[in-house]
Amino acid sequence: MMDQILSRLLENETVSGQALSEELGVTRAAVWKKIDALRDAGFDIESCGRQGYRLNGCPDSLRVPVVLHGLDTKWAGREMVYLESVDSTNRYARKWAAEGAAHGALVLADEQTAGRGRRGRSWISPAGEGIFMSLIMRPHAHPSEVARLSLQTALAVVKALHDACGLDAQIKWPNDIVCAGRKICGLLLEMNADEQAVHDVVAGIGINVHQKQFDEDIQKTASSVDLQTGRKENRAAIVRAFLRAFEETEQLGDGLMEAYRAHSATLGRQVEVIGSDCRFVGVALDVTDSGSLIVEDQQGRKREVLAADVSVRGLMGYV
Ligand code: BTX
Repeated sequence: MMDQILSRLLENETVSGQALSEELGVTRAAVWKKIDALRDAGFDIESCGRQGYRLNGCPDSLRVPVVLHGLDTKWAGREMVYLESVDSTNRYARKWAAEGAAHGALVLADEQTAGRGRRGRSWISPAGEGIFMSLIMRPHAHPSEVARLSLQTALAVVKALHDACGLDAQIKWPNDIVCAGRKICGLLLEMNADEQAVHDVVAGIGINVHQKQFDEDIQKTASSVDLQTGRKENRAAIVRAFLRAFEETEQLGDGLMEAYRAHSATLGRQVEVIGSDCRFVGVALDVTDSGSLIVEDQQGRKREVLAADVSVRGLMGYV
C-alpha cells in the first residue's frame, strides 16, 4: 500500500486523503499511518489542508515507484521488485526466473548481506550506499552467445554513468567498471541453460555510489561514483539510465564490439595474465565476440585467454 500511495504522490500535484482511502479501500487513518511511514523514510510530504498531501521532495530511494517515475524503457525494468535487505539479488532473481519472471524483470536492493562476486568471492554491499540489482533476461540465444550479454551489460553501465552523472568510466577486462584506475562496479552474469538453449540469464550489477571509504582490503582498488564526481548522485536516476542504456546497446548489433573496445581500459596495455597453470606478461590486443582476451606475449605469440580461467592485472597497478 505504501508504494501505491507513493505512486499517486509522484504522479499528482496533490492527492486527497479521502480519494486515497477510497481508491485503496482502507480508512483515512490507515492512509495517514502510511504517509507517516513514508515521512520516516525521508519523503518530504506536506499536508495541505483539505486538498490532502503534496510530495515536495524524495530521498535517495530505490523504491519501485521512485525508479519507475520517468522510466521510458520498452521491456527493461517493466517488472520490478525492491528489497530493503536481501542476501543476494542474484540468488533472489535466479529463483524468480525459475518461477517464471518476465524478460526484463529487475530485482533491486538497498543492501545485500551476502553479495556475490565471481568465483566464490564476495561483493561488499552496505545499506544505502550502492546499487545492487539483477536484471533477468530470456534471450533467444545459444549458450555460446551469452558472453555477448556480459559485454553488453558492462557497456550499458558505462553509458548509464555517463548519461546520469557525466562520468567517463571504462571497462577493465572482463567486466569490472573502473574510473581513475579504481573499481566502481562489478558484474556477475549467471545463466540457466542446457546444451541447446538458454532458459534465462541473470545479470548482477553492483555499483558503489555513495561510499566515502572502503574496507582495508579494497581501499586501494575501490572507489565510488560520488567520490569520482564530487557530488551526491541519485541512485534511481542511475538505475533508469542503465535500463535505457541496456535497451540501446541491444540495438548496436555488430557495433557492440566496437563500442566495447572504445571503452576498454585494458586494450593496448601491458598486462600480467595469472592463471592456475600459466603466468605471463604481454600486451592486450583485442577482445573477441565470445569475450576472451587476446594477449601478445613477450615472444610475440598471440594467446587467447578466457575470463573464467585467469585474472589480468596491469603492470602499473590494478587496471
Ligand atoms: P569480482 O569477483 O570481480 O569482485 C569481487 C572482489 O572485488 C572481492 O574479492 C574484493 O576484492 C573486491 N570487492 C568486493 N566488494 C567490492 C566493492 N563494493 N567495491 C570494489 N571492490 C569490491 C564482481 O566480482 C562481481 C560483483 C557483482 C555484485 C552484484 S551486486 C548485485 C548482484 N547480486 C550479487 O550477489 N552479486 C551481484
